[in-house]
Amino acid sequence: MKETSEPTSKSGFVAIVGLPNAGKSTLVNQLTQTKLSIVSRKAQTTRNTVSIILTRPGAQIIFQDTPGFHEAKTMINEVFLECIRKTIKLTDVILYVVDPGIKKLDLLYELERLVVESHKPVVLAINKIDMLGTKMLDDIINRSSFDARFDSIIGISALTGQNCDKLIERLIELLPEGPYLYSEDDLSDMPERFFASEIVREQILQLLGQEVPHKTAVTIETFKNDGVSVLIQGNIHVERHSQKKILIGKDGQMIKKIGTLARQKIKEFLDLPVRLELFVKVSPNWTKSMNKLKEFGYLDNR
Ligand SMILES: Nc1nc2c(ncn2[C@@H]2O[C@H](COP(=O)(O)OP(=O)(O)OP(=O)(O)O)[C@@H](O)[C@H]2O)c(=O)[nH]1
Ligand SMILES: [Mg+2]
Repeated sequence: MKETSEPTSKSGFVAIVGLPNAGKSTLVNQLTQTKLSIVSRKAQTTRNTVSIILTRPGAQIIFQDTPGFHEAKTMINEVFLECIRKTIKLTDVILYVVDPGIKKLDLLYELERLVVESHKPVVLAINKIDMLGTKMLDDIINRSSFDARFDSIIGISALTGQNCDKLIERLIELLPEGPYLYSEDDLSDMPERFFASEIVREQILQLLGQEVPHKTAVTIETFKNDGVSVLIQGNIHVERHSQKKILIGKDGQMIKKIGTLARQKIKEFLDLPVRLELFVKVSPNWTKSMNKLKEFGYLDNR
């Protein structure tokens, strides 16, 4: 009898985990050649599990960018931790990203325990090698606790793309066989309005100092796309009046700047003309309120 073998595809979820600022979101953007996950120099930029899909001939990877792993000292931090734990639990493969310059080793080992105890295949990506000599990378790999617990260790640069193709190939090898879960041209299963709110938050992270962005949440109240243009009305929530004042700025200059930059980026993302209206609201202690965290989309987003 003639043997027939159907061509098989690989597909599944890859959770990207690591400490804040390790470069997880830069990496997912580099791997998928998008700018969907927001990036900033500030720690704790990502707040949700953000799905971005990469389809290659014979393989589909659903990357899940997660918030940076850190101590759960506050309610909002606990919510982010739960989001990381849940994503690890549901994933097929873990992509564990480490910045070799990291100082918080205790935290790193805590995350490492979570990763290893999941018993999922793990690829360790040592990121930012554009800032290291080759010898330094070898030293880091050799002296580290990064041993046989990982299925692969790869030095990469999320910024320049160095070794990123090699990384994708290894991840595909570790994925289970199965049909594509999304159509070939899907970039994400998350709604456009989520990315619109993230683009607004990204401008706030880039334009304002440390404290205000961490106390800021963006919600989209209206998102009307009639195929010709898009109307977006959003609220920027802060905890205190003093933060509202900073966000609005002298003569409204700051909120205007945020709106102008965000509108341009949302327009590029949607490829349609956009009208963006932003309002600043004081929602006292929203980072400490489960109801508010839920209302602002930080719970049950998967
Ligand atoms: N030189 C260099 N910088 C990088 C690289 N990858 C990321 N960065 C920078 O590191 C900073 C943090 O990057 P993000 O991608 O936001 O880091 P993250 O891990 O997603 O951070 P959180 O969302 O806060 O957990 C940004 O300033 C990036 O430009 C890299 O390969 N090389
Ligand atoms: Mg991030």
